[in-house]
Amino acid sequence: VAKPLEVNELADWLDHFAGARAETRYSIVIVDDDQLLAAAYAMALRQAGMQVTSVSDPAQAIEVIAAAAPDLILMDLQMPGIDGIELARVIRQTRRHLSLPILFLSAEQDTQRQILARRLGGDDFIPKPVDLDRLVTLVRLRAERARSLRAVMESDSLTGLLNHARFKERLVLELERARRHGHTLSLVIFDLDHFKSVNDNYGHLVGDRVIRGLARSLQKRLRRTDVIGRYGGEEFAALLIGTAPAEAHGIIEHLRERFAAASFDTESASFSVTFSAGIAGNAGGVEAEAMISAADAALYAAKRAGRNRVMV
Ligand code: GH3
Ligand code: MG
Ligand code: MG
Ligand code: MG
Repeated sequence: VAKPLEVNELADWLDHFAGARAETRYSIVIVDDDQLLAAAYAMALRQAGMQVTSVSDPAQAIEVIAAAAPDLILMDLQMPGIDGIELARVIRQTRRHLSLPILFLSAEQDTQRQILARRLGGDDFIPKPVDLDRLVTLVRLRAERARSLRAVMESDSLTGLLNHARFKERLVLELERARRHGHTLSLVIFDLDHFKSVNDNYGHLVGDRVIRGLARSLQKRLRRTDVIGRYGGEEFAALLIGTAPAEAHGIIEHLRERFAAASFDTESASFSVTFSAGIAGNAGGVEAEAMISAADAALYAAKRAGRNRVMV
C-alpha cells in the first residue's frame, strides 16, 4: 500500500544536507612546528573563506582540536618531539574524531611510511613544498565530503532530521549561545495523536509515510536556522531561534492547522492525522533538561485537553 521513497523526497533530503553544509564555514586546524609555513597555509585557507586555527606545539594539538571541533586537520608529518603518525593515532582514539579527515604535509619519500601513515588515520598526503592552490582545493573537497558524511551519520534514517542525541547536543549549544547573546529561544515538542490507530488501520509503512510527512512540513514551514529533530518514534522537536514562546505558539498553531487539513491517501482510503505540541521558552536561563521537562508538561496538557492543540 505504501509508496517507496519518492524522487522529490530524496531531493528534499539532499537539499536538507546541502543546507546543513552551507550553514557554517569550514573550520580547519593546522598542526605544524614551522610557524612561517603554517601562516602561509592559514592565509591561503582564510582567503578561501575558511576559519583556521594554528598550533605549533604538537603537545597542545589534542586540546586545540577538542576546542575547535574542526572539519579537517592539516598536519605536518615531521615535527620535533612527536611523530605526526603517532599524533593522528591519538586523535583517532576519540570517537567523534573517527571520521575527521587528517591531511599530512610531508616531504616524505618513503612509500612504506606513507602506507603506515594512511593505515593509522591519514587521509591524504600533500607533498612539500606545498602548492597553495592545490592545498585549498584538496582541503575544501575533503572537508565537504566529511561534512556530508557526518550529516548522514547524525541524522535519523527515516526522515533525515537530526536524531535524538544530536538534537540534544544542539539544544545545549544553542541555549549557551542564547544566554551569551541574550536572545530568546523556544523549544517545541510534537507528538502525533492516536498514532497507534494509524498503524493499526493502515499498516506500519503508511505510518512511516505520515512520520515523513510531518518531518517535511516542519522542514518547509520552519526557518532554515531552526533546529529540527526526530525526538522519538512519532515525536519531533524543534528549536526556534530568536523566537519567544508566544510567537512560537502562533507559528506552530498555523502549522498544526495545515497539517491537520492535509490528507494521506492509500489505495483504499484517505485519512488525516493531527498532532499535539508543547512549547517552553528559555526565560531565566534554564538548563536543557528543565526546558525539555517544561515542553513535555505542556505537551501532556495539550493531550489531556483533547489533543490537536498547541500549548505553552
Ligand atoms: P497519543 O500520543 O495521542 O496519546 O496516542 P498514540 O497512539 O500516538 O500513543 P503512543 O505514543 O503510545 O503511541 C505511539 C505509536 O507510534 C506506537 C508506535 O507503534 C508508533 N511508532 C513509533 N515509532 C514509529 C515508526 O517509526 N513508524 C511507525 N509506523 N510507527 C511508529
Ligand atoms: Mg616540520
Ligand atoms: Mg508518543
Ligand atoms: Mg502519539
